[in-house]
Amino acid sequence: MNKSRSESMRLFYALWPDDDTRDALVKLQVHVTGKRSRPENLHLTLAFLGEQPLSLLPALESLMHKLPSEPIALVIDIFGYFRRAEIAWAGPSEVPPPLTELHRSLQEELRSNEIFFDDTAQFRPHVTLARKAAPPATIAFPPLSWQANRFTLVQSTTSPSGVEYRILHELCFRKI
Ligand code: 2AM
Repeated sequence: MNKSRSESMRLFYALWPDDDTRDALVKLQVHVTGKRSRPENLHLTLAFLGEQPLSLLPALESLMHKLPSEPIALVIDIFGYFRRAEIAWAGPSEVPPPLTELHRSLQEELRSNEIFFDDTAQFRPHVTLARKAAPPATIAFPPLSWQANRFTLVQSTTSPSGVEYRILHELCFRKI
C-alpha cells in the first residue's frame, strides 16, 4: 500500500546562500525571463530525494554529520539553461573538487543507508534563477564568489502561493 502524504515529505539537500550571496543572485535575476525564483528560495541542490517517509528523518539528518565539512569556495560565473525544463540558472563554470567530493560522499552515504532516490542525473551544480524561462541572452557577468558553508536538508511543499522550502536541518561548515 502507498504511504499517505502525511507520512512522507518531499526532501532535498542543498547549499543555502548567505545573505550577501542571495542579494547578488537576486541581482542576476534581472538578466532572465520567466517565473523568477523567490529570493528566499534560491539555493544549489546537492541531491533531490523526492518523497521520503518521515521515519527516515533522523537518519537523513545524522548522515549529514559524516560528510566533508569545509566551506566550499564557489565562483558563480556563468548563466546556463536546461532546455527541456525551461530553467535559467547561474552556476560555476568550473566545479571545485570539494563540491564534487561533497556530492559524491553524500550519494555514497545515502546508498549505504539504503535511502532510495534518483541518482541517475549528472550533477550540474546550479542555482535556478527562473522557470518557464527563455535561454538567457547574456552568458558572462562579473564572477560572484560564494564561500558556501550552509549545508541543509530542506522540505519542499507546494501551496497556492507557490513552492515553499523549509530548512529542517542545517550544518554550518567552518574553516579548520
Ligand atoms: P533545481 O535544482 O533545478 O531548481 C527542490 O525541488 C529542488 O530539487 C529544486 O531545486 C529542484 O530543481 C531540485 N530537483 C532536482 N531533481 C528534481 C526532480 N526530479 N523533481 C523536482 N525537483 C528536483
